[in-house]
Amino acid sequence: MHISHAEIRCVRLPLVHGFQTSSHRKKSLDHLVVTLHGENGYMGWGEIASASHPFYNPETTETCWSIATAELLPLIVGRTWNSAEQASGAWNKVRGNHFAKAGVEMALWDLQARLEHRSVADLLGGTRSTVAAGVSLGIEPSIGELLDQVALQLEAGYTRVKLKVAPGWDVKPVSAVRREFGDIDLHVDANASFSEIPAHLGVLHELDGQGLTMIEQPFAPENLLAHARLQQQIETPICLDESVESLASLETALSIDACRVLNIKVSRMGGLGAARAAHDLAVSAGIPVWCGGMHEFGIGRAANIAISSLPGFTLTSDVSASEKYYARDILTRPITADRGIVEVPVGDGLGYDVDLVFLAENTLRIQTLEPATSPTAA
Ligand code: OSB
Ligand code: MG
Repeated sequence: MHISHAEIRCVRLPLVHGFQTSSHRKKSLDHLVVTLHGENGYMGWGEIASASHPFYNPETTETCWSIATAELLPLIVGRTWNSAEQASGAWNKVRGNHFAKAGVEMALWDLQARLEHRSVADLLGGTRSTVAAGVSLGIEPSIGELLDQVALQLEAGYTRVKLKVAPGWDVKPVSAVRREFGDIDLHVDANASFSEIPAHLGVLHELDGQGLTMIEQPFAPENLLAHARLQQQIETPICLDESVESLASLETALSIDACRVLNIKVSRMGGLGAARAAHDLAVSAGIPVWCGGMHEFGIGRAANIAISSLPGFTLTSDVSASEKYYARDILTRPITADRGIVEVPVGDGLGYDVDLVFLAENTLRIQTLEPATSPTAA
């Protein structure tokens, strides 16, 4: 495939419901949409789903814009590649910046799959025709409002609920949800907001008694040992998210029993290829995986569906329907869930098309990258 030129757009969409994690609250999100132009008018689409602030990981929308336009796109535009994997290998020398890489790499997979008239799921080796989708609920101003949100999502047909927790918003909201909704598939995500001080450990031990499917990322990303220490003391499986950004960190985590479940995010791992490799490693170690999300617009959401079609994704994902987050998505038809089940599209590429008019209406800025103007092409 030959990539003649590329565009990158910063696109803003309002959220239907404000989302608060342990660090901040958001009402709209700015994601970067990448378009790669191949031969015969074929296009590949990708989404850089970085948060605006470096609270989840060190990247931001701005750093992703800078890395994508100054480093990643110039290395692939104006050249001919055998595959998405070969092309993305061009930026092996670029360290880190996984969200930026994932969004551009996604466009490479989409383009390759469209040129080959296959789906990205098929190209990745996916085996499922549907994936089980759950919802992630933010910290709410009150327990009453949280219970309303859980009720709304259960009514929408989702069967698994994840609650964001943080010190001070922990056992009370979780036990309230348990009391109100009984034996639902429930888990918590702390986004690294706890430490090993006695008060926090006490809360984590209390959460261990709530029958949770897992406790996601209680401690700091780099603190694998703290996760291993807690895992030896509690029954509930610990799930890692922020801590696993590479196969090496996953290998370390597995070797010290720091997690018994893995959240795989395409963005955090640095792309679909790296996400698949993490899946393969976890499966060979007997660790079940599920696909996490970053409130993706439709393109990133479609990539989450494609990776979730791999056989090891046996736990319910965070891949909910577009409408959970956005009144209108950037796609010509939104991603839907039927009683918490999302179909893996069989169409070419990621299986969804971008609504170009709606995209343009919501674009804050756009840059075109041509081979002649790329910094490394001279
Ligand atoms: O930790 O999984 C997380 C959103 C932003 C940052 C971190 C996380 C999340 C989510 C959203 O939980 C899940 C989704 O996209 O539905
Ligand atoms: Mg998480």
